[in-house]
Amino acid sequence: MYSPDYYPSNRKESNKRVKMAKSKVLVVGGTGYIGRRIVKASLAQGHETYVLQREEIGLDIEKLQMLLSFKKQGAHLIEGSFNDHKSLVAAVKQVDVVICTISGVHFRSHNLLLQIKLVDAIKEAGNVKRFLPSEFGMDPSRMGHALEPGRVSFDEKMVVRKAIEDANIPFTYVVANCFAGYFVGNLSQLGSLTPPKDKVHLYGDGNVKAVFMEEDDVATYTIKTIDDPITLNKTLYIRPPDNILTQSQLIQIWEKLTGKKLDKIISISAQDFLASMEGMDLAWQVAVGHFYHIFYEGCLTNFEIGEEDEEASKLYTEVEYTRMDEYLKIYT
Ligand code: GO6
Repeated sequence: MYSPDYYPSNRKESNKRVKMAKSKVLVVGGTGYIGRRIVKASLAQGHETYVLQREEIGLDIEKLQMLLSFKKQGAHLIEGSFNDHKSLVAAVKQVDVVICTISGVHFRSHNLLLQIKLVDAIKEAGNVKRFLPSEFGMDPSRMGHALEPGRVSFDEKMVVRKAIEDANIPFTYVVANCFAGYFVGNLSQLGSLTPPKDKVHLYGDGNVKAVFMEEDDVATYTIKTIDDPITLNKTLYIRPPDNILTQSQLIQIWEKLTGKKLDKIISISAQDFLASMEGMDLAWQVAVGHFYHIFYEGCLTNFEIGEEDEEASKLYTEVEYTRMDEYLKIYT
């Protein structure tokens, strides 16, 4: 309880003296967009790394070959199925830390069921020292007011949180904010993943602050935190100061890199932006709601990180996180 490790000022000292054994990590969702990077970071930071190989993989050759490449890099594949509770219990019994990265946006409601099954298995196994549920976006505890239909993923994350806490499972919730691949390369334009050529849509005046994170950095911070007593039963916000930027600042960075001004900058009112949901498919409606909360409301930055929670770049100052001017270079 009163170990010197708890006091940030003593951390450097104590890290030298106490050599902690590295935890064994299981990644569930290891072939996904963020999961594959977490597997890589876990191996890179010297953890014995396990990846669930779901029986349901079938003929998905991309996933299978990715799993085989993890094995080549030293990961252990554990076969299991969400339809076989015992196989999940056996899988989590082999490790100290479980990280779930199954998508909540692309396979809605399915995610909730799977995560609850995983929580049940962790509860029964009783050995897991830290569980990181699939979050890695906005803070769902601050999205109680979110718009339909995008709010579903926040509501589901809160149901998972309650199940974790009711079962007394040690946890860390990672709020990773905006993945650069979805929000930066396109200067935050919905419906595209590459920089706009001439006209850019600006959310309102473009001056609302958001937080942008390169995905490998999210994975690095995530693995840094799993053995850290400071983040036990807390939320880890990944909000490094240099990556708190407005959409206008992102555009300026891009213009500086390319040496060209984007001439047609079109401001969209909140009302017009929300109206663009009408008649669109579910994925689009979800995204519009999320973008609204981020770029009009400022939900990623309109609160201070409280005493009871932690910010990743402050805790792990040795991580040299990617700045967005560096990140955007790959798009030039
Ligand atoms: C990302 C997206 C970008 C969707 C979160 C469609 C949950 C979060 C920052 O899956 O709906 O064009 O926090 O055409 O908590 C998707 C969602 C973004 C990616 C937003 C997200 C962010 C989900 C698109 C598009 C670039």
